Amino acid sequence: MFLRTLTLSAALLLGAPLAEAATVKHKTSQKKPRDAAPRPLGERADMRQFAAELAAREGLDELTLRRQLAAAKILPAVQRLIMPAPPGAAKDWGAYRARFVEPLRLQAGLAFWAQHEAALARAEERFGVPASVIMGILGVETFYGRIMGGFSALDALVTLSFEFPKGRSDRSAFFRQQLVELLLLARHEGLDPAGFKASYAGAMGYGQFMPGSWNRYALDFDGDGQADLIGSPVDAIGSVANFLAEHGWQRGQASDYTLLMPADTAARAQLLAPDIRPTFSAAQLMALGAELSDAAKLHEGPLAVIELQMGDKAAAVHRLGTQNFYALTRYNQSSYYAFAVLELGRELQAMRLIGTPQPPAAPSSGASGPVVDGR
Ligand SMILES: [Ca+2]
Repeated sequence: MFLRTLTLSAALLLGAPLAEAATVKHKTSQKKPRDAAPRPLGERADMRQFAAELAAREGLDELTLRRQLAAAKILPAVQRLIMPAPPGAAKDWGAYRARFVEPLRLQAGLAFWAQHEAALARAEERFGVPASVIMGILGVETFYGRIMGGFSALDALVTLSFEFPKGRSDRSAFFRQQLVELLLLARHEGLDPAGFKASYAGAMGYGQFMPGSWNRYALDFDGDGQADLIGSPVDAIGSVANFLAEHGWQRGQASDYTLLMPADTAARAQLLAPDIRPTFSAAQLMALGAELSDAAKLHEGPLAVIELQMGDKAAAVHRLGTQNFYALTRYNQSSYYAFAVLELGRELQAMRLIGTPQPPAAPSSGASGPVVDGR
């Protein structure tokens, strides 16, 4: 999520699953590279300098820092996993969606929703973010806490800070910032930085927050006095909603609409050029030949035209994204990711409605607005 400055986020958290989905049929002919064993970083000049600067700036104990960093391990698996997906695989929204909107994840989601119904409703009420959207994020990120990453956050971030692999654009500066954030988080919580579990990129807990996002957006939503995104699903629920609200989520606004693209090639290119950034008014879209649903025509505020490719066999599909859609892409800068979140959440909500003999308790105003896209 939340790699604010990064196109990297899509590569980290979307690219991998996409690549997996797209290349699955070739898997048998490809050998998985075998990783070398982890090895301690040890004392090094660049690390000593990092520790000295950090200690001076943040008031951390320099010797402790040096000891913690020197004991951290360089993980070859992390270096392999951070690499971009092999080129050539066409993006396939159908395959991507099917990875997340599938029976086992839906079953886990229904159980999680039932168990945490009160916290989800409370988060929706307080932040204006629909429960279905929070559920979509937690489902896509970690299968409701089942897959939170098996790496040490410290080892992963030390690896990507000090031995970022060659062969892709160097993001070590970003990961050093996140390493600093992890060390500050550990101090704040009074915990050993080596004790945090994470993905290969250092994302942690039910919502896969990077350490910087944890420090900025994590909430104690269960009231035990600590914001614990790894141990407390309720804290994660509140923190995901807080993250989206802080990134511009607007209560009651739809997240997306359908549209028919114009036939004209130049007009299509113009509409797609801003990608995920909401840019066009409904009137501008229609002037360029797009056909909008009635709800989209009435939308106030800018809209993004999103293309979701369907592999190399079917035509791409197109949607309109609002500012709320854009807020979702602050979690992960990918339209595929954002639509998987929305569709998983919608499917869960529909299943809950079907499975409930009586109507659910009256939602607060606009509570169901963003979930139903107004098609
Ligand atoms: Ca808590």
